[in-house]
Formats: sequence, structure tokens, C-alpha cells
Amino acid sequence: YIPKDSPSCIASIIPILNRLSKNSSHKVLLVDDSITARKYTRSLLERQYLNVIEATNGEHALEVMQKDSEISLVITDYAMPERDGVSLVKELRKKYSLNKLAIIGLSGSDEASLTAKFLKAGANDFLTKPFNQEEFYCRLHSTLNILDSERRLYHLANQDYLTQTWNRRYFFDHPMSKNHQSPRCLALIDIDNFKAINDSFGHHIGDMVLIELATILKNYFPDALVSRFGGEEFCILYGNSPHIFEQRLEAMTNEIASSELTILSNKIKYTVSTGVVAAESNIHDLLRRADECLYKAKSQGRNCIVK
Ligand code: GH3
Ligand code: MG
Ligand code: MG
Ligand code: MG
Repeated sequence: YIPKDSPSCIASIIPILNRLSKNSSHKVLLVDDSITARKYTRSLLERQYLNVIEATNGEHALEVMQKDSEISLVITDYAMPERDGVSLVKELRKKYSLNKLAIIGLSGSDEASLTAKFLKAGANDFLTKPFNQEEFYCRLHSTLNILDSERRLYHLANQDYLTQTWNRRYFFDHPMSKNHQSPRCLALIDIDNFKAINDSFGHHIGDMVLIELATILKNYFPDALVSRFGGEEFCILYGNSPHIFEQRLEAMTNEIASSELTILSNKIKYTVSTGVVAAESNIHDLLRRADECLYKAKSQGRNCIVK
């Protein structure tokens, strides 16, 4: 038997305490109507180098969340004026999935069903106040570990490993792809004679050209959905003016054609061909039409845009 606060028990938590470092990027919103409770929990969190901000009830917490997109953990009390903790969790989970936000419920109430209420509403975990400090840290760490894993999983499932653009799965899942009503522009961009780049310089240099192109695409279209569709083919889905879209595509095509890359002391020039469409149509139709335009761009001699 080890008494709760014996030195050996404290020692056992040291590796866990060490886990969160000064550069841990988590920002915590602490929601409680009791100033004393907030002060105490804040001091525990700050000892873990967590950046803490506070809200005094559920409604207030929703307002803070609206304004601050960096919050990755909400720790919330149950009984509060205006909106209680369970209702807050339900509201938050409508908007933030498990890879965006972790939530821990706290309550001083002895209502037995409260744990289940919090968990069913979407909380990751729950603790009854007053809680054991060590247990709080254990639950805090496991919750943040799960958040990190969820984020990593999301990243692995939706991003292209080589170029760090979105992948096809993300593209087709995105609301912008699914919303058939809204007018959209779509471009399919394909590197010209890419096989020759691989053949002359090697596959690893080809990979670096793909990374370079992805960077250019993301710079030219920071407000669009940029995905890698296949080997050396990228797709851009854009929700604003077709005129601006085409202007940017043109500027980008010219910049690529007129620059020379130096990769591991190899001088490389390349060009891209693009097929572009703008219409209120379903995504498969847009893709089919953009592909036809891309085919024309290739047969017209490459390094051009066909709409
Ligand atoms: P075109 O102008 O008609 O598009 O000719 P192309 O040579 O670019 O097209 P083709 O489809 O003949 O060849 C595409 C090449 O892209 C073949 C394939 O080996 C290469 N490729 C596909 N994925 C990757 C990749 O991830 N890295 C590298 N280095 N090459 C890749
Ligand atoms: Mg309370
Ligand atoms: Mg090609
Ligand atoms: Mg291709």
C-alpha cells in the first residue's frame, strides 16, 4: 500500500510531468463560474507550461471559442449560470471534431450520472472535484495524447506525404466539392514531360520538383483547395471570381516557365499545362471538363492554359 502523497507515488508521476514541455503548443480554455476553482486549476495547468485563458460560464466560453481558433483543450465545470458544462460540450462537439478540440468535464456535484452525461455529450474525460492532483495530470496527459494522435491520423489520412498538399480523399470529402449549387472554378495542372525530368535527373530530383510546384501552387492559391490528384497532376478548386482565378493561373504558368530551379546543383527548367473550367455543376462534371481542356493544352504544345 502506498499512501496517496508518499514520495514514491510523487516520483512515479515525474515522467508524466516531464512530458509537456515549455514549447507544448496547447492553449487551454478553463470554464468555471467559481473564481477559486479557476485559480486552482489554472495554477495546475500553468505548472505544465500550458497557456490558459478563462471563461466564467458556457455562453461566455462559446464567445471566446468563436474569437480564438488556437484553443485546443476546454476544461469545463458542470453547474454554471447561462449555460452548463454538458450543454457547452454538446455545442462544441457540433463544431469541433476530436482532432480539433479535446474536452475535459469537471464537477463538484455528486450526481452519479454526470460522468455519462459529459462523455455522451462528447467530452474526452471527466473528473469529480475536488480531484486528486496526480489523477488530474494523468487524465490531462492522456487527453492531450489522444488529441495529438487524432491530429496525426487526420493529417496522414488527408494529406499527400510528398508535397503536403491535400489528397484526393480530402478533396472529395470537402464541402466545396460537395456543394453543387455554388459557382466554382476548377483547374487541373500537369507537369509537362515530367517523365523526361525523372529520366535525366533521377526520381529523387523529380520528387523535389513536385515539392517545388506544390509550394508555388499554395503560394498562388492560399484561399483555394489545392490537392495532389495523381503523380504529377494537381487540382485547384476555387470559390471566387473566375477572372481572378485565370489571372493567377496565367501569372503562375509564366513564372514557372521563366524560372530555373537549382536542385542539388542540377539546373532544371520545366513547364505546366492547365485545363480550367468555371461553372455551377457537380464536381465530377467539372473534373471531366477540366480534363478535356488539359488534354487540349497538351496537344496544343504544352506550357499553356485551355478553358
Ligand atoms: P505529359 O507532358 O504528357 O504530361 O508527359 P509526362 O511525361 O509528364 O507524363 P507521363 O504520364 O508520361 O509521365 C508521368 C511521370 O510521372 C511518370 C511517373 O514515373 C512520374 N511520377 C509519378 N509520380 C511520381 C512521384 O511521386 N515522383 C516522381 N519523381 N515521379 C513520379
Ligand atoms: Mg460551478
Ligand atoms: Mg505530365
Ligand atoms: Mg499526368
